[in-house]
Amino acid sequence: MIKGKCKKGIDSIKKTGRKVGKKIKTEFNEFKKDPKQFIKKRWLQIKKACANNKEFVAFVFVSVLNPTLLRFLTVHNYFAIKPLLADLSIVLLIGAFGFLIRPKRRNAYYIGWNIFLTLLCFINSIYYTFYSSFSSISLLSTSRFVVDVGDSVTENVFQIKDLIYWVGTILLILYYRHLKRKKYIKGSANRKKFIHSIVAAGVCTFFFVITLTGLEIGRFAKQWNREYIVTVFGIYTYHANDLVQSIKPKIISLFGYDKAMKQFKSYYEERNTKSHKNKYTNMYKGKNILVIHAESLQDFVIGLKINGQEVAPNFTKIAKEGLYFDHFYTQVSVGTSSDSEFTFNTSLMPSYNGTVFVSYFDREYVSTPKLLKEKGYYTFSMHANNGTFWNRNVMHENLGYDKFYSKSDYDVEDDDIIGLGLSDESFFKQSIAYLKEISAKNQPYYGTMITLSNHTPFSDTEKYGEFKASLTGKDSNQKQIEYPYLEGTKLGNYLKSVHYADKAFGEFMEQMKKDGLFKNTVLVIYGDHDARLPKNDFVRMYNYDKETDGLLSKDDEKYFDFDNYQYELNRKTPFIVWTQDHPMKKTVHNVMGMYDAQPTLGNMFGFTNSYALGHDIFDIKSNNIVVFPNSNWVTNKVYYNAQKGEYLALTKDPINEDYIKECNEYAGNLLDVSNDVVVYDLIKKERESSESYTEEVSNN
Ligand code: GP9
Ligand code: MN
Repeated sequence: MIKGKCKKGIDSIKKTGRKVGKKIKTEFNEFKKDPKQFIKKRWLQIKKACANNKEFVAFVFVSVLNPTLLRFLTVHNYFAIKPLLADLSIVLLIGAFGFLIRPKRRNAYYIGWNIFLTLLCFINSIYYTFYSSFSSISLLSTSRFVVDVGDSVTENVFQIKDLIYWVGTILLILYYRHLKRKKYIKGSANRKKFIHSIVAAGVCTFFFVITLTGLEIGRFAKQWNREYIVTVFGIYTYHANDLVQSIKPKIISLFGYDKAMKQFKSYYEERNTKSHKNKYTNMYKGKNILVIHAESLQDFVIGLKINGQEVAPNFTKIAKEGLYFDHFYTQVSVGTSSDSEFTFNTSLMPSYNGTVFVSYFDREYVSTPKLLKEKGYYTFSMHANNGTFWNRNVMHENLGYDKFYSKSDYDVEDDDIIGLGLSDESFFKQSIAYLKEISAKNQPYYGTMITLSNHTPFSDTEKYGEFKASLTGKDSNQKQIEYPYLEGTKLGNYLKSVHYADKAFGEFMEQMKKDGLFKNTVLVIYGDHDARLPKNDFVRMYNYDKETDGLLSKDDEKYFDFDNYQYELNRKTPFIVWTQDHPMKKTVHNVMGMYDAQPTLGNMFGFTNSYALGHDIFDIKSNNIVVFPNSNWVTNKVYYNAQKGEYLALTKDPINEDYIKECNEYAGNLLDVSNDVVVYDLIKKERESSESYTEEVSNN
């Protein structure tokens, strides 16, 4: 019986689908034949349809007006057509189903939906006032979904402008009552109208989708830049995507738990996580740690001079004075900055699906701030951007930071803006005041400062100060001549941006020294990921021919074949450990990954994470392997490309196929286990099961 009903249902859906398809085809053909006539005819039809379906039109109007108002009052994108089309598509789709309901009940259906959609706008309006961002279902478990109760005591939760969204709903209800009184509502369910509305929704969706850019689609998939998504996709699509993204990790974690736990246990049993004592063990135990997360700082700028001028003199100086790792690779996935923060602090890899900071913020991680807190450290982070970016205000708490100084803790003046937000110069200056306070009250401390100015697209060139990416020389008549070189390229702009970030960092160093803030403090610097610069700009940089303002010939002995492998190898970023009082003046050339940072620092500062996937570089030395989220890996000997199954030998030593096989197996296991730790919350589960085991034993 049920089977029969199901079949009937499926057949009916198929039939409707075929009808919709046929309708779209005929419409399209008609349009092709005579577009002018088509538009004229349709316009008349739409007018007639509106007059005949007043309740539907009223619902669509109010439900599209509210999100438009929300965008007006929050992100101020007044004349954006894209979010309007997106909202309209969704509302037409919802409205279409109303035609499958008897007219008597149809109004209740529309009012129900309208209340729900208005509620979404209303909540987001309040949320935006407090957090300058939009709410997310995935944050339901945290207090940040709705405004903290504490806030409501001191400030008004509702503002008059938040109530404006309900005006439409009230008018809609009154209008429906009026229509009822006028006996306008009659007839029965209407499949034809349903199909027409679905087609209208489809047309809006089509026009919306064709206007989307790759960047917009990419950001939509990541879902972390909530403000941006709402400005392009509208609040309804944003929330639909938010729902999918929030449920996805929960669904994935429902399956395969037992297998994951088994693999996790055997992996850590076999793995020898103990670092042997070495020269660096406990070297800096008990000292303050100040970490600089340097946005998009690549390693090739260290020591680089353009036309005799150093690109990054201050970072280069620190690298020379300190302990400098010049083959350090970040291991980021779609979570870029946040992935770096995660891996640096936990020695785990980014997840296969979604971003740890956004989708798996509620799992348990063994992190550097937490481990140091156990040793009496005070922990904090500083970043002058919105606290909601990358869900930092939630995830920094989870990672164990006692305090997160975000945008609201800084004065962000308009003329202090570079790129994404507050300039590094101003950020550092304002942070020093906080650092003085912290250092006076809390010793030892662990702090992370996340810079911002050196962020793609590096287009604020007029704000970066004087740095020329061109070359000067003399022509045959000894006349000064300028060669364009990298001027006008993205790489050229990047170098200007780095030069600015370096200057800001240099000023910060000077002030820190003046204020005596480096006493008993170790400075740690890492570049958070590469700057995603075009390969051809590097080809130009390394093969520039002044004579032709083009490239050297490939036969030229000076020609450097900057191929895809070189590009990948060049993505490394600097990692530096520096103290004012004990210059180490040492460069470590062994390959190292972001996941080796925690074990290496752990050895120096006296803490251990038994779930770390990386190694203390002073223990593993030249045997290290850096695994990337896309399964590529690099050792001192080989760069392996997993997509192509090919590799580049980095030394003259012959490469044994067994070596490749072993490294591939190692990489595969490591990535699986890391992903399982994140998705299935295995550290928490493991701890819970060993706690209950201990309890059982002691009870017996
Ligand atoms: C955002 C900043 C940049 O606040 O950290 O993030 P990214 O785009 O590099 O991931
Ligand atoms: Mn970044």
